Amino acid sequence: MVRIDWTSGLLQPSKEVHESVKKLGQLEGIFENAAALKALDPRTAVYRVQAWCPVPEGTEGGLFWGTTVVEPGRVDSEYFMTHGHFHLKRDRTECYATVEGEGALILMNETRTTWMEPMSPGSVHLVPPHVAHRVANTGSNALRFVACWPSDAGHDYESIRKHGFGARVVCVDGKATLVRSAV
Ligand code: PAN
Ligand code: ZN
Repeated sequence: MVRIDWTSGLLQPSKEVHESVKKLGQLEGIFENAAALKALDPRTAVYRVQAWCPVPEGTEGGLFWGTTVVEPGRVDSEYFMTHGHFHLKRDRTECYATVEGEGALILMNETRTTWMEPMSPGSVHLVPPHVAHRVANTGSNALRFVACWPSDAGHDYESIRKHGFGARVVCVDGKATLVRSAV
């Protein structure tokens, strides 16, 4: 058993809770404007993940639970966001629910059609099968959400590193806007 603080979404640390931080320096090639990224401190934390893994990774029929906190910020006009991935087992789905902050869940199917769902406190989202997912913080405070996914889903980061998403969420006149990526 673990405990969650619902006001922050954070899990109480335990040996089953894995914690990781993703910094700007580790997100090269993810944001569109490489020069703008280079001008920022690579040690800047973009997001933190806590994952409760009560069964070994790869176990069929199990579930993992996680909390992600995405910091507010932008690289040029593009909001701070998670790396994004397909599940290695492409048909594995996932639920997200927003605890705090404003954001966008960016979804892309295997034909690269990309769309977004606005995230705000209390919004619950389903990542359908065969759909890549990433989250952008479109607000000015931390964005916190919880997630639950199958323990045999796995993560395919490589295809996103290579091909990205079909669209990006950028700030246009102060508003979060989905803009088709240059091919
Ligand atoms: C989430 C994500 C988390 C971080 O728990 O793993 O938000 O995003 P990246 O994994 O893309 O860096 C999830 O979707 N798990 O499957
Ligand atoms: Zn996922």
